[in-house]
Order: sequence, then C-alpha cells, then structure tokens
Amino acid sequence: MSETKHNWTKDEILEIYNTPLMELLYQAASIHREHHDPNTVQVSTLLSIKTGGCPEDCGYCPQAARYHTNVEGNDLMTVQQVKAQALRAKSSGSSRVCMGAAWRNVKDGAEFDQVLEMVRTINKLEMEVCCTLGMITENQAHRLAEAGLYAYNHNLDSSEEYYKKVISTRGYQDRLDTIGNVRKTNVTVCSGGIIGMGENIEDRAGMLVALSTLNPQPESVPINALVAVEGTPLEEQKPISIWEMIRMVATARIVMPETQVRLSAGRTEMSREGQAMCFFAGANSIFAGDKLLTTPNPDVSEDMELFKMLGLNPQKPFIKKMQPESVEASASQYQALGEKPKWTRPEHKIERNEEAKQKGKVLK
Ligand code: SAM
Ligand code: DTB
Ligand code: SF4
Repeated sequence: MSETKHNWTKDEILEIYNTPLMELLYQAASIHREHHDPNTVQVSTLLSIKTGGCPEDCGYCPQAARYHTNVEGNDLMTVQQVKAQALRAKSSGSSRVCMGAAWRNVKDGAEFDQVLEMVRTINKLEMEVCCTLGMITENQAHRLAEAGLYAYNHNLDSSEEYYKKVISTRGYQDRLDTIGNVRKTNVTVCSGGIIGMGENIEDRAGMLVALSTLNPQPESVPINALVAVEGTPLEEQKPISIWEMIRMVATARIVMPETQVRLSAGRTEMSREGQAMCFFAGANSIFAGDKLLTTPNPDVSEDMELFKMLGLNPQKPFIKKMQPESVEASASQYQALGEKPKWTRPEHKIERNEEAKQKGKVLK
C-alpha cells in the first residue's frame, strides 16, 4: 500500500496534473482501490441553517451582503426544523448532514448554543454531523467536539496567492489557524476549494500543496466547480471543462490517498459520464439534495439512478471513524469564553469586488 507523503512540492503536483489523461486515470484509480472500496460513495446533505447577509467579501459567494444577488436571507433555523430536514436526508440514503452558516466567524452566545444543540440532535439520529460556520477558536472547536461533531468544513478555496485576488476581508493564515484549532480536537477536518474562479493551474497545484502538506491531511477534501452567480464579482466566469475537474480529482486522490475526495458544487453542469469518470479518478463522496446552500444541485432521484447504473453504494455512517459521544450542555466541561480573537482584515483592494459592490448599491 502506498505511504502518505506530506512533503509534496508544487512541481511534483503540476507534473501529476499534466500527466497524459489515460495514465493519470490509471494511477489515480489504482491508488483509490488500494485505500478505498471503489464501489462506495459517501453521501452528504447540505443544510443552510443561516442564509445570506454575510459581512465577508468572498468574490464567489451569493451570500455576501455587499453584492446584489437573489439570495433571500434567513435567521438561524430552529433545532426542530433542522431535525426534520436531517430525518429526510437520512431516509434518502445520506449518512452526513453538513450545516452551513453565512458567518465570518462564530460568536459565543445563544445562536452558537443553538447550533451545539443541533449537533447533539443530529448525532443522536446516528448521522455524521459536519458544520461550516466560518472561523472558530480552539475553545469553540472543543465545544463542538463535545456536542458530538464529526467534521468541520473550512475551505482554503485556492492557492495563497490567488486567495488575495478573491477575498480581502480575511487572510489565508486565518483559515489555516481555524483548521489548526479543529485539529486540537477529535473532530475530522474537511477542507478543499473551488476551481474555475480564473485561477491558473499553478494556483490549483498550490492549493493541493497547502492541503496535502497538512499533517494529518484533511479527512475530506471537497472540490467545487464555481457556480457563477449573478451579482457576484465572479458572475462572468466561464464554466470549467469536465477534463479540468477530472484532472483535479485525480491529482487530489494521488497526493491524498486516504482522504475522501468530494465532488461538490457544480454537478448540475456535469454529465453522468463526466461524473462517472470523476468517480473512476478517485472521487468518493458527493453533496446530495436538490439544493447546495443557495444554488441548485441534481435531484436525489437522479443521483440514485446514477448510483444504480454505476453499481455504487452509499457509504454507511461512522465507517472511517467511530461515532463521537454527545455531552449534554448541562454536563459540559467547556464554557463560553466570550473571546474576541483578532482575525486579520487585510482589506486590500480587489477591483472586481469593488465593482460588484457598487453595482449592488445602485440596484438596491
Ligand atoms: N461562511 C463559512 C465559510 O466561508 O467558511 C461557511 C459557508 S461557505 C458558503 C462554504 C464554502 O462554500 C466556501 O468556502 C466555498 O468553498 C463554497 N462556495 C461558496 N460559494 C460558492 C460558489 N458560488 N461556487 C462554489 N463554491 C462555493
Ligand atoms: C463545500 O466545499 N461546498 C459546499 C459546502 N462545502 C459548504 C457549499 C457549496 C456552496 C455553493 C454555492 C451555494 O449554494 O450557495
Ligand atoms: Fe460569508 Fe462564507 Fe460566503 Fe464568504 S463564503 S461570503 S464567509 S458565507
């Protein structure tokens, strides 16, 4: 079995990415088989528990308050609403619920307490629980772990160099620090990024260097194709070709052999044949459900048909790691600290973000 290597260089990764396709597929599929059952795909359901109105300026994101998009904002969902959605997801074959909040970072208080209760509730349904809530402190990571969180999603999104051209309200190191805080607990790390934002292949390789040199490597890596949403600074980006997605998935599989590589946003633009090639190249996870956070995703019935056609089986929960225990709030060892961490605000100028913001102001 191939060893996990933690010192990948950009040149090595570029060489893999640019390998002739048949050879690349063969290498990736071989490594995939050594480490995973090639007929099993993990299925996660996304749930936007708090939508829109986000103070950040991520150039790809329809939930950033400063851009004029058609996203309708919502307050935090109730625990009962979340439980009902989780049960629906479970009955449609999903083993994980990933709750997303349009927050820059978590603030201690009633809303975070409510999220902790959501984590306890879903964990008790015997489903893996993931959260993506923005930046978190070490104490907040411990509180999530204690509630029974299985995974925390926090994407690096691109290379460090290209990140500066997409987001000005936080720095790459903030993302790495949050991942570091999650790593101080038993919660698994889910971190990946987006392709198709105008970055070049070197940036894609740079992102894979940043992810694969983490030790341990992330347990799951979502590869999103940009969903270009009207009103965002990246609204005019052309869709990537399926070949780029296949190469990205295959390269991720080779450099992170144990990781679950997730085919994430952008599947509505991919043919069944294209998705099948991604599974062959080592993708072994998807986001299912007719909505991602705010944008469309293939229907569950279409995905089930595809699984049937390809002979794929949904992965059962807690196969890769034991189910965590949920400690009740009353028995918690960690209290809210009310910290006000100094996450950075580089606030450099990104021309296309400024333009989208101005356009939003005129339309409002
Ligand atoms: N606010 C939190 C954060 O940014 O970490 C969590 C939610 S945020 C929507 C989670 C991830 O969704 C982002 O890091 C990005 O990778 C992905 N995402 C957002 N908008 C997207 C888009 N239009 N296309 C593809 N992926 C997108
Ligand atoms: C991830 O990497 N992709 C998901 C999840 N993690 C949170 C989100 C995709 C969002 C796509 C745009 C939207 O639906 O708002
Ligand atoms: Fe906010 Fe997350 Fe969207 Fe950035 S990606 S604007 S932090 S919801």
